[in-house]
Amino acid sequence: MAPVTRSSRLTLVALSLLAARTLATPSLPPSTDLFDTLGDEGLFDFETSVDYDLAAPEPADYDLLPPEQQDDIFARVVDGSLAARSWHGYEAHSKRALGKAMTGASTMVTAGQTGVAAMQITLVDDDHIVIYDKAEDNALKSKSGGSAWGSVYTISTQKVRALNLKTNSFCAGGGWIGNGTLVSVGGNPRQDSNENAADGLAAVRFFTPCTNDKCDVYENPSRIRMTSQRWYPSTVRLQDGSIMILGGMIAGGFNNAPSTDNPTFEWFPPKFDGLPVYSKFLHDALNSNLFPITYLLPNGQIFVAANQIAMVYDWKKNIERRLPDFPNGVTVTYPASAASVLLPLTIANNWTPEILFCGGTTANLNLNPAKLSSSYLASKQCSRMALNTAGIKKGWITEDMPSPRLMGDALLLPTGHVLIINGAMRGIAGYGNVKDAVGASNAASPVKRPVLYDPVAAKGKRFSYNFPEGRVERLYHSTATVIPDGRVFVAGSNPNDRVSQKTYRTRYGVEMLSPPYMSLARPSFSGAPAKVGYNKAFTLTVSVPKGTKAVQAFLMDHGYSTHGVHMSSRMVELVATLKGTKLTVTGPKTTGLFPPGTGWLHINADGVPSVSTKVMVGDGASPPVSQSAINNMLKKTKGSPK
Ligand SMILES: *[C@@H]1O[C@H](CO)[C@@H](O)[C@H](O)[C@H]1NC(C)=O
Ligand SMILES: [Cu+2]
Repeated sequence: MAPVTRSSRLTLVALSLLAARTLATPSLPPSTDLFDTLGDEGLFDFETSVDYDLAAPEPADYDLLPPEQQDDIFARVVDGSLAARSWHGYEAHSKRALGKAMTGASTMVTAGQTGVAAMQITLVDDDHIVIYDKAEDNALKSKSGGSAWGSVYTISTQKVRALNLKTNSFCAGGGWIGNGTLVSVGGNPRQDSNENAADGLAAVRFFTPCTNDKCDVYENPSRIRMTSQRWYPSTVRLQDGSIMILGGMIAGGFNNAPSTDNPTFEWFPPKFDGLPVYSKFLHDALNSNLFPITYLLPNGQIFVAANQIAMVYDWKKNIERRLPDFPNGVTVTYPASAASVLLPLTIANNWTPEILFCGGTTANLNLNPAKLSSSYLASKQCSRMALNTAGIKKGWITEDMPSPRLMGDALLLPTGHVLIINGAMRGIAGYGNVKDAVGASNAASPVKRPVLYDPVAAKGKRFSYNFPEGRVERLYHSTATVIPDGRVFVAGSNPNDRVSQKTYRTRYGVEMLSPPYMSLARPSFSGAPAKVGYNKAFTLTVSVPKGTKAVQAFLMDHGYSTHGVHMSSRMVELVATLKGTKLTVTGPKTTGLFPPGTGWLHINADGVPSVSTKVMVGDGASPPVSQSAINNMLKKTKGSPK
């Protein structure tokens, strides 16, 4: 028999843990699936098991333990040597009144590789996700033979193909415009020798979906670009199908500073005189004003949050109206990276916009980051505000998540719940800055268990934990999106300058989370129109589970996911009436409720969602183009000067 080496002993520990988990949690996939994960991802990085003379801790305390201690406690609960408390096991929290859709088990399984690190992702159609990374040493090759930094992942086959970008999309933003084309904006100058990535700071990149798996990224940097350099910009789609582009910095760095700030807005396609518009708000939000969090409001204005402040911006009149600051000194944008969402706009809430932020940090991010620590506990605080007169008067209402988190991704599930997934309990976003980085990561203590927020439950009863833990950490530069069948695609994590195998390594593995509704009897529909007109009725033929009492229809935008921000994501309920099997649905009343462009239509039967169908909301026309604005922009601005 071969001697038991350290690595084989570790494998044995890992395997026995796997076996224990598989027994205890029938919802997990067969172990062959996990073996693949082990080889590729080094699922269990821990070194030895430590003896704890503890009873199983309360959930909040458990969440604060380092991952290896969590694993160890979990294993001991499973093998019976530690008394379980009710929170152990994946179904313990389904007893709360979450409704049918969230009752039962959920699973998390591996689902192939992303080819490039999944720093930015967005759902394209039924079967594809576009992924952008920074130019780095990915194994996936582009046409030129160098490392690719973009890919398209096919959901049904779990395979990727490379995209061929010209410019470096390192920490770019992006959004879909009204004619169904994806626009990626900004990036970084760095040119890695093996990829020949051109300066992407002022880049505009197009991706138009196709059905033959041949479409690629189109760039023409001398004619199609932004006015100025933007690393870490955000976008939001507006009522005319254009996107507004917000903020960013003109050079790389840990955080923004007055000397690197680009506190301006611009539009794609260019608007007005084509020149950027100064924002006092973004200036006031220094230093941590990167990847501002923004949502289109039903009145056509936009909500913007950065650092610890928020506003409503009337972009047509260039008027900034400040909202109450975030309470208790919590910073919400990078490198604090709270999770945020525009809550579903529903008939029940009369389509009143309500904004939610969860997590972030109270660390002083204006300090030299070498003074900050990866052990500093993130914030547990959620802040919620309705953006009507009464809501703004009340201000941000706070409540705590079950555990601290930064770099969480808040996703609207088709049920209307908010899933907060990914992130860490300690430290800050980014890499290579804090005095005690873990490997290169500025953050430590990954939170692998997603938490669910029920926006319509009473305060104090909104959170539940009815989900398995992810298999690997999802830290800085990780992403997540809901896909058409209702599952959640989770990928990325790369708190490193370049591809790295050290803790916390560059992660290429995809995991798919199936919430409980995936295994229930679900409604379905046919007859979705290719185009959904504003205030125009259309009829679906629906099939709903026996005994269904309420059928609802929704439009969703799953947004552009990067750095915990989900640009333009939203969910809007449509007016719908059921007669027999015919559901008459009326398109959104206004472009402020859902701006023109790609949307995802689904129905819910007593809260259980159907699969969704891609539709074009509006007429699919290209957003307005002002040639004089473009000419003036090209003449008077420099984009990325060499
Ligand atoms: C959408 O509009 C943009 C900007 O005008 C244009 O470059 C792109 O080709 C259009 N896409 C489609 C599918 O028409
Ligand atoms: Cu980044």
